[in-house]
Amino acid sequence: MKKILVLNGPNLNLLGTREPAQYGHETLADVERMCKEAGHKLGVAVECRQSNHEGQLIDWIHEAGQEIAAGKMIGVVMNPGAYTHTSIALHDAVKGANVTLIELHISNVHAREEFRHHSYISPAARGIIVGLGVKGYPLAIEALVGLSG
Ligand code: CA2
Repeated sequence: MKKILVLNGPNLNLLGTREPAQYGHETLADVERMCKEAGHKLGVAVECRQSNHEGQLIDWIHEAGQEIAAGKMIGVVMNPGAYTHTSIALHDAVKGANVTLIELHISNVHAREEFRHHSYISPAARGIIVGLGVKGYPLAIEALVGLSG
């Protein structure tokens, strides 16, 4: 069974504990359960990881690139959190490891502060899901499976 990796970046471990108007009431555990259920329905294994550390996310993207090249993984869904707006290193990792990646944001970053309008990740992403709440995660999984077919 092929795999999809779901990566969540900094502070997303706080989901469901604060800022419900922006990010909803679901916790990260709820999101990870939704992702695994979506994968189960579509016949793919979903692995979920979260880190507050840029280098850790980069290492996981490199590993994903190797698994994709080996035909074991379809791609990655990533909510890079605030690294979206700062990290050339994450951009380089996605491009350099040749990772098929869906960039995802729970909130509509374009309706928020101007500093959230620019993404370093988007030019390296295969597609982007923005502002659909946590329901965007299963949609991103469905999209990756569709792209792989
Ligand atoms: O909308 C998104 O998914 C974001 O990627 C979330 C990031 C933010 O920096 C991006 O601009 C947009 C922030 C994630 C922090 O999540 C929290 C959740 C609950 C309480 C506090 C933070």
